[in-house]
Amino acid sequence: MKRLIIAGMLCAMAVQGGLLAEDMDAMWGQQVLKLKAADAERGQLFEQGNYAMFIHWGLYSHIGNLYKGKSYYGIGEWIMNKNMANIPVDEYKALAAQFNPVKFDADEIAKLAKDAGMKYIVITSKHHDGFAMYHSKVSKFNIVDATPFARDPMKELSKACEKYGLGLGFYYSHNQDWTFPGGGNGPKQTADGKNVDFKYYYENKCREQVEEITTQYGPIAIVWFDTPGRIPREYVEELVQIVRKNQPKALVSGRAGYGLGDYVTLGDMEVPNENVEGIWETVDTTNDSWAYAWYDNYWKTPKEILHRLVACVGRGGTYMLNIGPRGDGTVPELAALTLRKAGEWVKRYPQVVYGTDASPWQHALPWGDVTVKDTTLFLCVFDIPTGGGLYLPGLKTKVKCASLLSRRGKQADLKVQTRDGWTQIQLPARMAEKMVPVVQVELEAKPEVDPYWGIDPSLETTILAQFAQVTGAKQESKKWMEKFGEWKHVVRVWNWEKSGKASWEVDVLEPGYYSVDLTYAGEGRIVWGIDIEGGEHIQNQQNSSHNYQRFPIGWINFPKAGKYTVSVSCLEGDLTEASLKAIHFTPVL
Ligand code: JFZ
Repeated sequence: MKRLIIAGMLCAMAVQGGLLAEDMDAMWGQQVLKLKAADAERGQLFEQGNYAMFIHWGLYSHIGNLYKGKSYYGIGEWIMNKNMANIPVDEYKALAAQFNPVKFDADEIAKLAKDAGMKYIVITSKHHDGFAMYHSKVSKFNIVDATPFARDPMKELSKACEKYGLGLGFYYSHNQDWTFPGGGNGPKQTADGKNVDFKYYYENKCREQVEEITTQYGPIAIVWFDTPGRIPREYVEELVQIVRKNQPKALVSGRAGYGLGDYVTLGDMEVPNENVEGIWETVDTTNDSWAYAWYDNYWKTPKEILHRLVACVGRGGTYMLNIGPRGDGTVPELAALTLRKAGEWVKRYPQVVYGTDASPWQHALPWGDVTVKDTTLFLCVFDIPTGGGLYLPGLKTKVKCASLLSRRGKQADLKVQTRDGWTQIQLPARMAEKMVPVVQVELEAKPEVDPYWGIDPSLETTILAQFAQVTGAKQESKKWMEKFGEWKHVVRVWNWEKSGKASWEVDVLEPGYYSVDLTYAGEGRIVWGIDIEGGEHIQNQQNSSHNYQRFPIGWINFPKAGKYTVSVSCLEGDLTEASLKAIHFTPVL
């Protein structure tokens, strides 16, 4: 499966807490998103600043997933939902009287984004709960009028962003409004018992609020609409027009609906495995929840953050990483710490992240990932190979020179050799960079790469089922929620016929034995077979689990250097449920 079609991919359904993934898909209108070329001026933001801060902060942050003494697990901004604490509208609205984020410090937050190496901030001006985090004249359910805090934090943040030279964007939930009559998934009646529909909400709140956020806060960089669901098209058209009229330079997110936005947002927390054309972003969490959840201590490490950032830029996109401030306005210390640590690396090598293009390999390599500026490659080494040999498969363009980057610019040239279509760069035994070393490679022309899978001679090589040629089995993407609202994505090959096959063309530089593992999910014991065309066959039985897990199959021999077709088949067991995610090769001798 070459070149993923994001919009039209088949999605399997997973039931979670009574909510079908299928329903959620329809609600979110993911199917209407299309890749769209950037409008020259509006696209600049993404071209130059491929790293941004997302902030989920609202009345729900005050709850922090602890309600009436009970903890709820899932995305905090959905705490009202029936799958979470199921809070009645009036009860939720009454909470505003207790919301007093006196420790909110816009300057501190903008500075954190700046220190992290981020170029703009997108913050929730109103989420699905309907509570405006700014001074709204059309709804009293806002942070100035309904809380003891009585300040407009969006005003403060817009000043701070200006001071630090950051762009500011507003998230606005245009369809869902759970507390305003007629809003998506909201009450169907007004306080005086009148039945109303979406039009009522749209005309009395939504349209006016979008006018407000696009006129009261100076120039804004993005309006981030979300979850369009079944909102009629004419409303989205009008909202986009309002943004164009008031903020001609602002981008409109793809989740506005009907393909009317300027760019695509991939599935939440989804870093794509293959280059994606057009203008797009991945939105991701620093821990598991968007909004603050008191127990959520599972932070991405600085290295993981950098890995995901470089992967997004290397796939051709933008990375927007979220923080969820507490109800008192403070940012969880470990979120700030991990962002700042990652930011130190971004500041050492800004040329690797900003204004760079996608990797000519189109996917990650065993040791890391690549970004490109014209005829320069930046190799970001996340896993340092023992022996220091960094292998580049299939690079057709001639290398002029390679060197390790350091804070002070380039260091001494590294030794570069080529053999059988592979380029090998020798890393020094000691490197000053302790986080992620970067090798700068100067080429004679723009990079061109042969599209085959190299089996790395010194590191484990993982090839995803997503990239296999498949016959007699189904190759499908699936997403599911781990905790409520915490999305996971996989492309798997499943539903095997007896003769079914998933194959990859690979290129071997060092002949010999490689240990082969498979990552899969399934039901009970499964016998997998692995074949090299015109060569060896191995097979083995292993157990399986409902989660994707890695199991060893055995050693396989590549007798000489060169190209091979490797295939996996499912021989015995529950062939329907056996779901292959990846194959792994590790050199053993
Ligand atoms: C939405 C919101 O419901 C959520 O609270 C959060 O703000 C997040 C950033 O966006 O959730 C979505 C929207 C779309 C998808 C997944 C979660 N999607 O298309 O995969």
